[in-house]
Amino acid sequence: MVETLLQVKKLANYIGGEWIEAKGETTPVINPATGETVVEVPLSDASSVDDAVKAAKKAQKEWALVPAPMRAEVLYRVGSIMKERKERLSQLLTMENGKVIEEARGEVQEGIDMAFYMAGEGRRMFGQTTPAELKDKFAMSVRAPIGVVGLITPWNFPIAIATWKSFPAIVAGNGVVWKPATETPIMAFELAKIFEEAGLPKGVVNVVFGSGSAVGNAMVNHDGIRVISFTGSNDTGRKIAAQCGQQLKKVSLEMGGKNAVIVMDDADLTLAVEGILWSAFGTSGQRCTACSRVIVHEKVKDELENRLLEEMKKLSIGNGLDESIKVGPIINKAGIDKIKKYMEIGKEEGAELLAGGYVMDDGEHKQGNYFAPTLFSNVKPDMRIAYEEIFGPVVSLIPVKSFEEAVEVNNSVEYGLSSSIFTSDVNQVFKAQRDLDTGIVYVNAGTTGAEIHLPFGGTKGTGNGHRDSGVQALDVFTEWKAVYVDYSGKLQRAQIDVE
Ligand code: UN1
Repeated sequence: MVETLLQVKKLANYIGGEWIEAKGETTPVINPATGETVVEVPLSDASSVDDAVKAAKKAQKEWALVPAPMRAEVLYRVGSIMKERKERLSQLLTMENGKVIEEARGEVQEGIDMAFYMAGEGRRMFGQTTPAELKDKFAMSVRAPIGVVGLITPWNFPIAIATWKSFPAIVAGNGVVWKPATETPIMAFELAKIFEEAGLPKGVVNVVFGSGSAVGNAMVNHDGIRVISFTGSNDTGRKIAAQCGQQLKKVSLEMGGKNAVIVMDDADLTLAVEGILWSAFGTSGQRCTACSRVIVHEKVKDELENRLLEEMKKLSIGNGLDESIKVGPIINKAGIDKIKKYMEIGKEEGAELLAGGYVMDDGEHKQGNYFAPTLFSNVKPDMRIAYEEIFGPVVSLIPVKSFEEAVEVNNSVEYGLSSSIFTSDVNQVFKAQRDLDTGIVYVNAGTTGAEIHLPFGGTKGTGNGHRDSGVQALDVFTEWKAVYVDYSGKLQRAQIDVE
C-alpha cells in the first residue's frame, strides 16, 4: 500500500529545486503500527546543509523582491494542492507517524488552513506609521525578511508544525533550510513536491534529511542561517538556545508541556470526561499539548475517576488506518521505554495505578509499539509523574480542595504550554484565564485543539517567548525596520532641531 502511494524506496534531499540523492547512509522509516519499513531516509551530512544554505541564499535575494501578495499566490496554490491530496497525505501520515486516520486528516487540514491563512497575510503584512518629531518628515516601521532561516521540526505533527513555520517564513520573503524529523520524513518529501508543483522558485525551500547531531547541528552553527525555529525536546532546545546565543542568532523554541485539565466541583462531568479522554489519549498522548494531569476538586474526584475508568475501557487501540481505532501506537521503542520507566517511577512514588501501565504485545499489537492508556490516581504535585513530561497515554489525577489550590498546582510545573478548566462558574472562568500561567487556556474543553490563526506557544520552560502560527509567527521570520523619509529639503537633526 505504501509503495503504491509513495512510489519511491528512498527519499532524496530537495536542494536548489533539484532532488539530490544524499551520499552516505540511510535509515529506515518504520511504521509504528506494524513494524514495517515504509521507506529509507538519507542521513545527510554538513555538506548538504552548506549546499542548501547556498541555494537558499541565492534564491532569497530574488524572492524578497517579489511583492508579498504575489509570494502569497504560491501559498494559495500550495493550499489547493494539499486540499486535493488530503486523503493521500493523511494515509501516508498515519503510516509514518501512527496517529489514527481521523487525526491525520485533522492535522493535514491544519496545514491547509495555515496555507490559506498565511497567504492572506501576504496582502496584510501590516507595518505601522508613526508621527515623526520633526516637520515634513515621515516615519514608519515595516516588516523586512531576515534572509535564510532554519527549521527543525518534530515527528509528532510532521506536517502541521512544518506549515506553522515554513509558510510565514516564505510569505515574509525568506529562504528556508528545513530538517524534518527522521522518524517522519514523508510529509516533508510530499510538501516539497507540492512547493515545486505550486511554482515556488527553486531554492526558496530546501529540505535536508538527517539527524539532529549532524544536520541540525550544522544548521545551528552555519553562519548563513540567521534564524532557527525549533520544535522538539527540552534538552535539545536548551542546547540550541545556548549555541544560538553565542552566535547572536535569533531562535524560536517550542518545547514540552505538562498540561492539566482542572475539574471543579460544579463542572459538567460528562463533558469533562470527554475532554480528558480526547486530549490525553488522542495521538496516544504524544502532543506537546496533551493532557497529562487532571487536577480535580476532591468533592467530585471519585465520580470522575469512575467515569474515566468506565470510558477508558471503550478505547480501541491499534493500527490507525482502521477507521474504528481510537488510539494508535507510540512512535518507537525509545518512546515505549520512556513511558515504561515512568510506570516504575509512579509506583515507587506511591501513586495508585488504576488502569493500563503496560506494553500491549498481544495478537495484533505484537508487531507495533503499543502502550495501554494509563490512569494514576492520588498523585501528589511533587511526584515526578506529576511534573515531568512523559509523552505517552498516561494521566495523573491530583486531588485538590479549592480553585486557588488548583491554580497553584497547575502553575507549579516547569512548563507552561496549555491548560484547561471545566466549571460552570463564570467568575472562575475569568479568574482562570487570568491566573493559569500557560500560553494557551481552554474553558470547558480539553488541553488540545489549537487553531492556526491564534498564537501557539507557552510560558516558562516551554519556550523562549516566541510563538508559532498566528500572525505572531511573522515576528520570528521578519525584522522590524524603522524607515524615516525627510521631505523638508534640509538637514533636520532629530532631538536637536525640534521646534
Ligand atoms: C503539538 O502538541 O505538538 O493543539 C501540536 C493541538 C494541535 C497542535 C499540537 N492543533 O493539539
